[in-house]
Amino acid sequence: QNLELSYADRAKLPKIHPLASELLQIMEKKQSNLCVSADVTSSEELLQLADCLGPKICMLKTHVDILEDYTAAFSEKLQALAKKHNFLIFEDRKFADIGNTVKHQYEGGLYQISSWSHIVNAHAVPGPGVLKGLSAVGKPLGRGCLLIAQMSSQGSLATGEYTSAVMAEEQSDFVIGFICVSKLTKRPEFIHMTPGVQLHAGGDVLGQQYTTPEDVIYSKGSDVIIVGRGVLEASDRLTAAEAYRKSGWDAYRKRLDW
Ligand code: 5FU
Repeated sequence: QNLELSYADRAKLPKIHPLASELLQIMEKKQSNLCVSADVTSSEELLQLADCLGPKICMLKTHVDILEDYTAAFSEKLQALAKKHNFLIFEDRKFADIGNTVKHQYEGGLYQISSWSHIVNAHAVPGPGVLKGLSAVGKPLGRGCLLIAQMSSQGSLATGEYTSAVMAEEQSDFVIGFICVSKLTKRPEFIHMTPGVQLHAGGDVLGQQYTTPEDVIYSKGSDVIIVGRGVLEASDRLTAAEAYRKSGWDAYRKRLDW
């Protein structure tokens, strides 16, 4: 008997965070567990990417600090595209300081991340204070946070699966899941998201390591694949995004034994 819950079943769990529930519903509706990592340096290109790939993705991941021409108008347009195509925005800021500092970094500065990004992430290294600082800003806005439990890069020192799971459970009113290589808690309310994904295993010259959607979703039990260059460097980005969407979704169906 398969005890694996579907994304739709998990969205209805009594203790689930509303944002995690929304994400799982989007995934089910769009049949997509694909998060595209929009690692481009022009805001115009990022917006075009979001509009073109929007129908294929459940989430768009940004690194707002690599944009050469960020403006507040850009973040307004990105939010409008997220509404139009029904995806969530995830700013991959990787907060890693004391609570008081990350509060400012999340809410203020040039980017005012909390005003436009549904989801952010944080390293567990500073301890629970980093989450307390972030949630002071994000919780009233209905935002959510992913804890970085593992990284995809070679020789990563982020190996705090256990600590992350404990921290997440203690602050499950703000933490909705993990950045990880493989599923690390059985609690179905938490969402596991995995970067370092391409259609063929391999790596880059700076230590990134790639595994396949099938391996991530079916073998390792993660929920969402995060794909950057696998899509961005393809000659046809839309066709590539569809290939990743299908591959990730097929692996999920196989996991459910459908
Ligand atoms: F937390 C992590 C991690 O462990 N590995 C990552 O690769 C985040 N990433 C991000 O996912 C990284 O910063 C890129 O934005 C993206 C992967 O891009 P790629 O082009 O698919 O390698």
